[in-house]
Amino acid sequence: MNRQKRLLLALMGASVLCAKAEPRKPNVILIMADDLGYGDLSCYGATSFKTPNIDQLAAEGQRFTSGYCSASTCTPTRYSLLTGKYAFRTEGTGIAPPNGHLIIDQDTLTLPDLMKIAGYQTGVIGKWHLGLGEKGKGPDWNGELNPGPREIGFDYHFLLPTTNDRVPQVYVTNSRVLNLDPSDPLWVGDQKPSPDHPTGVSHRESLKMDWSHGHNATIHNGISRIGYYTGGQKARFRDEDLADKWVQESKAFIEKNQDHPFFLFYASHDIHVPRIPHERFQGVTPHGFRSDSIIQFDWTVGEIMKTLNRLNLRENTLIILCSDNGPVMDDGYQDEALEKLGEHKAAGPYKGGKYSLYEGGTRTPIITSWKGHIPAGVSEQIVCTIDLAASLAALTHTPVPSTACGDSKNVLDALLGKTGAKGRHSLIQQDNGGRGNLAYRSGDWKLTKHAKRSAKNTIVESPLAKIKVPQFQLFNLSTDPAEKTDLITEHPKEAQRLKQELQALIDAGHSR
Ligand code: NG6
Ligand code: CA
Repeated sequence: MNRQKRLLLALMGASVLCAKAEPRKPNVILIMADDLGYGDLSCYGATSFKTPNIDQLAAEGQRFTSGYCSASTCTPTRYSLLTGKYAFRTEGTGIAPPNGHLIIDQDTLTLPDLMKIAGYQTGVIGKWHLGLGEKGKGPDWNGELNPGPREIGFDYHFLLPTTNDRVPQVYVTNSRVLNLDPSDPLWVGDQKPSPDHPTGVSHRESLKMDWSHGHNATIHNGISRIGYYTGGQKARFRDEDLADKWVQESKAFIEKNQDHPFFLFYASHDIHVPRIPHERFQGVTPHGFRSDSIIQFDWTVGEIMKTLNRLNLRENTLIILCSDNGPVMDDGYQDEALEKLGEHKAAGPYKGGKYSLYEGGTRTPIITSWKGHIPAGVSEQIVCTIDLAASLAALTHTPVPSTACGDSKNVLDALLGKTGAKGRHSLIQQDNGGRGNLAYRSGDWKLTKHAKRSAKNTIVESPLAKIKVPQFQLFNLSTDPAEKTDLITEHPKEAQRLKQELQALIDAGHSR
């Protein structure tokens, strides 16, 4: 942490401490699923399987129908969540590679920093995917993995460093790879380390889950991954055990911090590929491992709730559940997600999914629950994961300097389900980092802007979606939530207004 940020933290901490004596601040548990779509929970309309624990959270709190994550891929959503800043404003915030460096500047005032200033113990458990180590160097897998979560505000971390489909399959805690035997060092790279190194191509017949695109490099646990690695055998996890580990670590964190306010960011790897739920969840739904993994995720939420109940913390804990991007079926492995989909609508009524600018890419479940403080109900207010920094700062009465969290809006009252409370009026959405594909929702109007234009005014929407679309499209979400009818020629004035507002927000460099 640089001197300026340290000083700011100390000064702000002092001013918060000097404030009038208040009742104990509520704990906050932020639960983020991976690739969970709007329609993937029974409380959001799934009918062919049940998610009882999350449904209970929703039944006891607010379920948002216009809840968003910032981007339709993981890294930019997480970047925006923790910095309160739209990821498209910062280069290098797209899907992070296995050897990626920490993409959040250490002198950025982050959401966990704000919680620390308010006197919270802060922890992150689960998927990280924001890089580790310095720019130009990346992670030193056999040494200290700094800078990392500690340098941007987390007191504690227990991580899956990248994604479960990217190498290496190890846990990181205490800024080191857990259980790493120095006599078996870990090497991670993007080139085959030796001509005879077994891969998903050379040993395809040995795989327990075959790949469909990408994901054909180093094999671990019978599954080939993105990227190559060797060594660290004792440190490697079994995919089947990840959910159990997150529960074990989350319980321990909650128990340890039960006597003072804590902020836990539980970032599940479920339901990202490779979808390999524990054996006890395999086959429990009609749609294969994709929805089996949803049941596993729901179970982890239930275990966290049980822990809170046991410790008598439910009435003192705000729980927020969300996702990092919309759903995808074939994301690189042949796990029959599409073949067994049946009538299940993973994005609910919405078009598109992961990698897309359409609603299915970013309109995702958001549920808030705080027993005795949040009334039960369904909210149509627009709220986004990027708003949690400013909103949780408001919850803890922590001032946010005008230079920090520049796109995070205080929508606390809407999150708490207060009568008449308003969420956002407008929101910028993006797909992956850097390419300039943006969507802009203002009230019920939505403009999509795909950056690259061919001579025919069409572009390829995303490397995987491969849909040709006009550069600009305009939809009215109140009459056409599925974005079927492009109104750009019928409503040129609306289109012009949205284009101008979007450009002004981009040019301003912030929107708060
Ligand atoms: C893509 C991967 C996809 C997934 C995604 C990141 C290929 C062909 N596709 O590049 O499988 O890993 O990155 O997902 O390799 S996210 O949810 O973490 O953003
Ligand atoms: Ca994701």
